[in-house]
Amino acid sequence: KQVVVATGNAGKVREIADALAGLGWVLMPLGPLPLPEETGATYEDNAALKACAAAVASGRLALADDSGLEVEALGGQPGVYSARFGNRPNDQERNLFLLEKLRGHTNRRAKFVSVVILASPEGQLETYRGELRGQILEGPRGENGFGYDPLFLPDGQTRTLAEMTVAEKRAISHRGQALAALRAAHQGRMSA
Ligand code: ITT
Repeated sequence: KQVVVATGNAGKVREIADALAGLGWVLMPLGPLPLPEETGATYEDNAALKACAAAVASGRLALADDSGLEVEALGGQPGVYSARFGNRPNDQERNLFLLEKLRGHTNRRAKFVSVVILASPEGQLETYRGELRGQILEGPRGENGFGYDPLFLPDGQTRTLAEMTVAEKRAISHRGQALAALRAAHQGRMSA
């Protein structure tokens, strides 16, 4: 079965390919298809926008992830705005912005949320969600992963997400959980 991976984020592509390896799906790049503007108020809305747009444009099943980091001391921000936090242009600048916002805060608790949606061109949706709780460190550690990974120490771990391999991150992460649920729902299905 051919499934378009509807994301422009190379880190997500890597994690999705890793989590779905061996399922027998052929994962296809989004290519020149444009992703819609993320106008939704929730991860679910934005994931559906991306997955449906890619499914309709390609005529195939399409998979999208919408995700974000919710920081307690910031009232749950940046949340669905995580990719554009502080209007900073890249991961490193956004990490610096987050550290600035949290300066002086003793409550460093945060959680990652991922919503993964599989959409058909006919408009059928399957929705899967995962969460990962942890805390924001005072400075970055590690070179792997993407986004806020170097600042995020998951509960019960001694290494940040950026100090883990893709497989180690998959075993605990928000996206790993959502994709494991999708995988479980499809493993052993004959088709569709
Ligand atoms: P697509 O919409 O093209 O998939 P995006 O990066 O814009 O890519 P989102 O709108 O879902 O995706 O933004 C999610 C942001 O949340 C992402 O850019 C990171 O800054 C952050 N984020 C989500 N999951 C993360 C993870 O596993 N590790 C680190 N940061 C993550």
